[in-house]
Amino acid sequence: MGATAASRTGKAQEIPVVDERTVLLVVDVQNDFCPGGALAVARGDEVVPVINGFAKRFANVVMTQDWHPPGHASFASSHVGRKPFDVVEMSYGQQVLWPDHCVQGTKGAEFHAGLALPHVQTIIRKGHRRDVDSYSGFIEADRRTPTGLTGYLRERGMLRVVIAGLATDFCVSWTAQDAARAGFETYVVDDACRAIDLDGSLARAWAEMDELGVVRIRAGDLPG
Ligand code: VGL
Ligand code: ZN
Repeated sequence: MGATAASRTGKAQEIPVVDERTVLLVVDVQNDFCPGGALAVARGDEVVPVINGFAKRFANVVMTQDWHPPGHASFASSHVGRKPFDVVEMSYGQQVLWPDHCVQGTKGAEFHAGLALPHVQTIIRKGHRRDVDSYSGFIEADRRTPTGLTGYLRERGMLRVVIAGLATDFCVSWTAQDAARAGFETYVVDDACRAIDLDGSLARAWAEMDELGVVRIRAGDLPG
């Protein structure tokens, strides 16, 4: 079966074709981003049944996992006199400081127990270098260091990436923007994501995604 002109150029259509060259990318559905977690996203756990509902339709599923060492540079606790949600200047630009979260090997870093995705093929861990954050599943915050996900998806012949998870305005948005820049047709399933929304970050995220041709869909738009 031939790729359509649109998919060869990475230009997304209104709704994705879900075939063997389409991957569902589930971003950071981890305990610390759910109610009760260290960096809880309001109603973050509500994405779980929504994602479970459509994930079975995808032959290819990949997850990202925020995976920080203790003392990570994105933690406010690593900066004297700083508190969570302050913004500081790092060598690679501005960085929001967060409560300690998704520390390697902790319960908070584990995936939400309700995710029912036995067919996940690969888990990409990110943010594991102490001095560099990584919202994106593709390229770290220095905007230079690849996680390997682009190569993995390209080598497997993927054309389309459908993204869901947490948080819409940080890891989902950065991941979606990098997917689009890498030339994948990129879709974000709005009702399978929840946002942090810091100082207008959600509206900004959608504007930036839109600018790059990322298509915003709803779970109900996915072909049955
Ligand atoms: C995230 C803030 C810090 C996310 C990860 O998954 O959106 N946000 N680390
Ligand atoms: Zn993080």
